[in-house]
Amino acid sequence: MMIRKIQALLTVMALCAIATAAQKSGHFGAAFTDAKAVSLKDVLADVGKFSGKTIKIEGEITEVCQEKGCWLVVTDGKQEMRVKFKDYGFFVPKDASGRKVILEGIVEKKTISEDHAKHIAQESGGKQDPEKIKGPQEIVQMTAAGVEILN
Ligand SMILES: [Cu+2]
Repeated sequence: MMIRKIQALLTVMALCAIATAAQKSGHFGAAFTDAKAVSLKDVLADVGKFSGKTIKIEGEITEVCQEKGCWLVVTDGKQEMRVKFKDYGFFVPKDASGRKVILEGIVEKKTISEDHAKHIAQESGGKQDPEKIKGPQEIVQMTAAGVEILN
């Protein structure tokens, strides 16, 4: 009787482990459409050309919001772009840094206030120093509707 209970418990624990592992990679948010893939380099070279259009970008995650996983930073190895998620509708795992990612969404250039920029830096878990931010910051940001984190 006791052994059965332990077996059942082990099965539950194993299933939980699988569920946790699966959450680290996988799809978050809306399913991808057939939006065309553009390199981060091309996007950053001419944001205006792509703004308002839904595009896909591939890269590696360098930072994730350490509060809730409500934003990330993606890089192609040279340049970076901030990504937030549409309507705050989903979150990504806070430990997703270093993983390959495909993002689909809309890119825009915008100016954020010093306070907002400092708040983002505070959420970076020490990767950015809020004290170094002075004045409004111009950023390029994607609002992603769907995110696929690869293994
Ligand atoms: Cu956050």
